[in-house]
Amino acid sequence: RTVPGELKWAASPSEGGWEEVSIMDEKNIPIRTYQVCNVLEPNQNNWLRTDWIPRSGAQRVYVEVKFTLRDCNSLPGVTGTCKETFNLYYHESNEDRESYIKESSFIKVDTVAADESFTQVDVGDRIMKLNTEVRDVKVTTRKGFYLAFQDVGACIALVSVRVFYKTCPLTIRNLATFPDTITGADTSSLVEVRGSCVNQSEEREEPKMYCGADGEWLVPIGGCFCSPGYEEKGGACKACSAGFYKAKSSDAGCFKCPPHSHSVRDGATVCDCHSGFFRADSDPPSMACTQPPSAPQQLISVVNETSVVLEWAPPRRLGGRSDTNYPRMGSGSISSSQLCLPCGSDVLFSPGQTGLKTSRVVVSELRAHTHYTFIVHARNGVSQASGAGAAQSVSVSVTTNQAVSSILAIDVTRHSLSLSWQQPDRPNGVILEYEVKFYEKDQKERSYRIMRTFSRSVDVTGLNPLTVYVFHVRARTAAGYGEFSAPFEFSTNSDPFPLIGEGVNSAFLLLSVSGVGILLLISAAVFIISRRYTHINAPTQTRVKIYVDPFTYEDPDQAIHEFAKEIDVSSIHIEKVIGMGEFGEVCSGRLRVQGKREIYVAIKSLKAGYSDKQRRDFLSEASIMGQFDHPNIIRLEGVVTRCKPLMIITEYMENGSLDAFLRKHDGQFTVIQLVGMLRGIASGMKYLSDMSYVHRDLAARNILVNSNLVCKVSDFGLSRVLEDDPEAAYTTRVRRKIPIRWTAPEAITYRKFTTASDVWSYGIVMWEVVSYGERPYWDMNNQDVIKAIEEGYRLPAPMDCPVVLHQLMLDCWERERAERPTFSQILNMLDKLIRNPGTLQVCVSVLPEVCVPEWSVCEWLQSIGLERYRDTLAAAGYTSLDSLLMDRLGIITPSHQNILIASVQQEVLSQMQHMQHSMVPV
Ligand code: ACK
Repeated sequence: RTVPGELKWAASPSEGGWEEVSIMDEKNIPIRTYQVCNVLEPNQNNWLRTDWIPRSGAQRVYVEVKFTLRDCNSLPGVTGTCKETFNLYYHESNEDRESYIKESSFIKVDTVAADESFTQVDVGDRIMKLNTEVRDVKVTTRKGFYLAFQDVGACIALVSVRVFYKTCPLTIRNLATFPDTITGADTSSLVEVRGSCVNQSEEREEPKMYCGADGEWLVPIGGCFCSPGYEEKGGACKACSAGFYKAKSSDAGCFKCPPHSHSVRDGATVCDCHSGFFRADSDPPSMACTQPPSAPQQLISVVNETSVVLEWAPPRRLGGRSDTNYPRMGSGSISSSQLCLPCGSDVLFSPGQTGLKTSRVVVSELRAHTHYTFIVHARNGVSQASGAGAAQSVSVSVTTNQAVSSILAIDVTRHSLSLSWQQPDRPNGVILEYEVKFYEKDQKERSYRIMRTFSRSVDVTGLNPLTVYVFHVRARTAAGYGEFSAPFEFSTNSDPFPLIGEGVNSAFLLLSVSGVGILLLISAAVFIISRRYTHINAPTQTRVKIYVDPFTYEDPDQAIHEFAKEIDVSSIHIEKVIGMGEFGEVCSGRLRVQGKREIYVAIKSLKAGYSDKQRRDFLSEASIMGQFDHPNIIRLEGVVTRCKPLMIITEYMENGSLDAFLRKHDGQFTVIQLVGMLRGIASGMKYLSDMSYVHRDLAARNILVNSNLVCKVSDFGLSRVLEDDPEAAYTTRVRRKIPIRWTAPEAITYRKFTTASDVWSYGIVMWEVVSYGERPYWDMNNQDVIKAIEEGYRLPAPMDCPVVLHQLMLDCWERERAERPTFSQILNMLDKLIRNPGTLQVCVSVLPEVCVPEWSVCEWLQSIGLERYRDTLAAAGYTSLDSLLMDRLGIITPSHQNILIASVQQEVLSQMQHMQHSMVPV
């Protein structure tokens, strides 16, 4: 359009076909066009080829053609030779100077027809009607391509040809830069792009995004963190300013320096302590700088014989820390030698000698009559760093009381023992008494006896015969007890003692055991009776029917005959194969049960050579389905188990599975119709959840659609349900297969399948329905899907999806399963939307002008059965219901409009409900 001179595109034939002509556009500006108008001559084949167009890395190019086209009827005298279309071709080539048009090397893109044509003959005062058509074509094999326009007898003027490709523009997401990226070759292809971290940042998790076919970025995964000392500002990493710091890249941002610290330069990763303040190695950079504690206060000691209790008050200054302890205390000095030695390892400190958190310690097993000095140090985490020493300690000196050690002499008799000993060498005072401790050697010190005596001998009686005993003796003075003597062993030598008590003890033991047994028996009986009682009474308390897991039956045939009717094979007429299931073919056919009308049915059969497990799994689906009775759950007619092959007979759903059905009818339903389908599925799922049945594999492929567009939930089963689904994949964490894209995160991670995880899947089904069977998360791989969900990514609204519906999907995809809506709430919500279609008119589109009101005249006429007037009203320019009500019907007040619209909507709703429940065609 803007080329000033001649284009000189190649034309064939070079004369009498396409010609380059200058004309005036609608604004009377001269433009160049290519025209051809051989409408009176038959067998036209006029080619016009563009110059070579380099593809510059593009894989899919878009061709926007603007043209005008004459309506054949407006041309006087034309016969059947006149056409109203032309063909667009392309030919990929590395050769940029191909001289002639080789028609056979061109591939057809499309036949292009006009939306508008003009009929005026008088070019002078005509209003030019310009058509704009865009086609896209995959160009991947050569460096460039040619486009060609083939005319077969139309009257056309090509006004402009614009050739372009789409890119996802350079962008920064999660601190990673993603380059300008050319979109993929196919309309559904996603180009995976790896981002690179922006300056001063480091990878948190490999940053990735997908470039969608329309040039929009999708599914950001991973990203980068600003390096230590830097924080995110406006998509870049900026240095922390003085007085601030950032220690770890994962920290949220720069923080102010903690108390008693500072940073003087930008980009600090840690703040330096003010002088006199310190930081321990283990202190985090976020902690204030601190000081060592002052000395403990008021150390007091209380001596008790050879033990000392020390107590003190905490230091006056803790230095800003809470980890003050008393690390090491105690050194002993023996008064006689005046030589200070550390306390020996035999001295006991309770609760300990070092690292004390309390301010009280008991020191025992000290030597008698000895001088000790105890030093208590207060220390905290920065004592070492600060080099603090004596200033943090306090000491006290004590002298322990006196004790004696003794030497034992023994005199063994037959029935008792007489012991005697010498006075200790250094009694350190008057000995007040002796203490004798003894025990059976075998018993060690677990049980011992004590005897006290003023003399240096004792008679020990009542001992067992032929038994080794151990004895210790110690002396006591006014200062307390001394240490026990070393152990001394001896054995009695008297006759054996009769075992009188033993029989009595065993009898008692027996009685006790049987007593406990009887008690246990009684409690068990009470438990069983109470269980039976509740079991018997349970059904009267709750009326909700609960689904019974057929796998709880030991005999699978018992389950099948409880829940499914046996059908005589002679009443089934198989007509054709409609699909393949995991266990064998799925056929359609007819079933005539005596006394009932013939109905269409689907027949699933179990192929020959099956194992016991396969038989059981196959029949489990019927045992489950047979328990359900709901208009939105596929109905089981019965089973054939008495002859082979085994069959499961269900109602026939003419439109097959929902995903394939929607793909086949892309864009052909109104939003109300789509919501109607979703309502049916929600209603079925509410019924299942009321029955406490968790589906686990809810997806559009497992919903069947009948001729009235009624959707029914199908595909039941237990162990097999997921094995059977081609979408099910093994995850790295669990061993069973899971259909990742449809499954809630908690079910993927730890197999928590609940009604709430079914609600998540329902949200995915909503997305599938509104996008007409698009694959959730497109061609992303399963691992990326899991990662994206983990990072909070959720599927965007499909094209033209009302905001309310997308919001409902997002609610179903709440991470916390308790926050997801219940099926009952979903059902209520959808009913409300159907009742108020106005709420469905708001689009989530980026361009508000493409939001067309859903409740059009067309739908209204459809709903009241007067569709035949659609064209008449459209020709008169009534496209919106508002304009019709105002103009044609003269209803001007908004309230009256509302009443009328509401009544029509009510009618539609009741028809839909009728349709779903009774399956009567509308
Ligand atoms: O998408 P479809 O046509 O719908 O292909 C599958 C195939 O059998 C394997 O499962 C179809 N199918 C299963 N049950 C029924 C049914 N009750 N009515 C109609 N088609 C069915 C399903």
